[in-house]
Amino acid sequence: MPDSHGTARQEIRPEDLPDVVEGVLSRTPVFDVHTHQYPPSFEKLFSAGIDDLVTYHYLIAELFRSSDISVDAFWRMSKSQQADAIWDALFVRNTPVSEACRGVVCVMEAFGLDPNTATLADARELFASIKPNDHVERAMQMAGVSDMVMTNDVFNETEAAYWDSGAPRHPKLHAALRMDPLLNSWDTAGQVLAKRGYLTHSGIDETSIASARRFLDDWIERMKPVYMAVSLPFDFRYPEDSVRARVTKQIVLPTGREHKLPFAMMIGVRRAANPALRDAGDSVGYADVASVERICLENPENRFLVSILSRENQHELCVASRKFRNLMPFGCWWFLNNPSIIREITDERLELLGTGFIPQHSDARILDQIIYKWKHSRQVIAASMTESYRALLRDGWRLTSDQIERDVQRLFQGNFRSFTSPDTASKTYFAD
Ligand code: RAT
Ligand code: ZN
Repeated sequence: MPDSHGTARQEIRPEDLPDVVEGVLSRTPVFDVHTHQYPPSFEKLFSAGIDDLVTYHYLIAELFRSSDISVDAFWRMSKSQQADAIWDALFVRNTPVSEACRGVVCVMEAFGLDPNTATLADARELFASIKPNDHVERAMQMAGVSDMVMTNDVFNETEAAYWDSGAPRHPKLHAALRMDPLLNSWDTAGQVLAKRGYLTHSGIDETSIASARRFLDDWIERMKPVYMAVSLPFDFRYPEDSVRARVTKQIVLPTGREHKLPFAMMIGVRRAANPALRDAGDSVGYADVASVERICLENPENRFLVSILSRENQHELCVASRKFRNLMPFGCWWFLNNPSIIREITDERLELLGTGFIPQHSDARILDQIIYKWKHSRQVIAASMTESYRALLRDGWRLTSDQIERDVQRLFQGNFRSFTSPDTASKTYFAD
């Protein structure tokens, strides 16, 4: 029987598996469930092009391992001077083998630029000639990304001003209501709420709870997010006697239930391990997956998207996901977004969860990063799926291309769509 691509839906021979899997993955657009992208109309927050790419905080951290420049001197430089310093240290004087370096090489190549160059002049000229709206379309097309979820920090004044001014949105960039201060720094959150006219007290009393709930309701109304989100430290515990646990229980979870919004918990950061490096100075710690299990158990009406930063937590997160259908593990986050680790995590997820997980998100801060992050992830996911199918064939299964397409569709689109829109999405993947 011919499929939608005109090829026969015949049984796949083991020797053809790698090409078939790679082909399906490369032509299936992905829903990128966590990025730091903004529409071009959010001008100051829109980030694209070579200087932003080369000054990515992952590369700033790497600079100080390959150059003796002082941290203070680096921060005193303009962005293009910083990019020149990083380029010289990591791409000219050293071979750019790290994943973050390789990413820049991959993006340059995709735009027809020669990465074997001593200066960034050509790249600057090329990126300056691309209009922001065209840039978004082009990057998404090159990356094979159909949709992206932003990270919309409702406590950030710069960002809030764009929402207040009605800056136009992009139809393929979906909002995610990010609320780190509410759970991690109640005093800061209270100050912002007070400034915006919501009455709060320093403790979590009835007034503060009602104000914070109204604040979230108002932002949900304005943003129409696909989920709410927070980044939590490695020592996050639930339940516990803490402000965070009370905010979670009395403000965030009821809001999630009322608006039918999943809560994305990204757990495991150890903030400011080296504060002088700013964004590049955060580290990782071992998290408590039993707390994830308890929050899922106690709140069956809430849905939780969970990504954990430590490699050592990944197997436990798979096991927890087997116990709770209101838990959806996603992505290989930040320090895990390296081919060797993505491979390991994807293998264990396929073995423990079948196709019931979201394999990756890009976390792209700079638009063009979606090109390399998805190219690299697709390669690894292809290798991982190929091995799983090969094992299945050995055990006697007859595999067809439409089965592979169904699996990839579920991993790249269906699981997220079903989990975030349980009322409207097809129930094929996730039934209540
Ligand atoms: O991966 C990153 O770029 C981190 O700095 C964080 O942004 C992290 O992804 C987050 O969303 O907190
Ligand atoms: Zn992120």
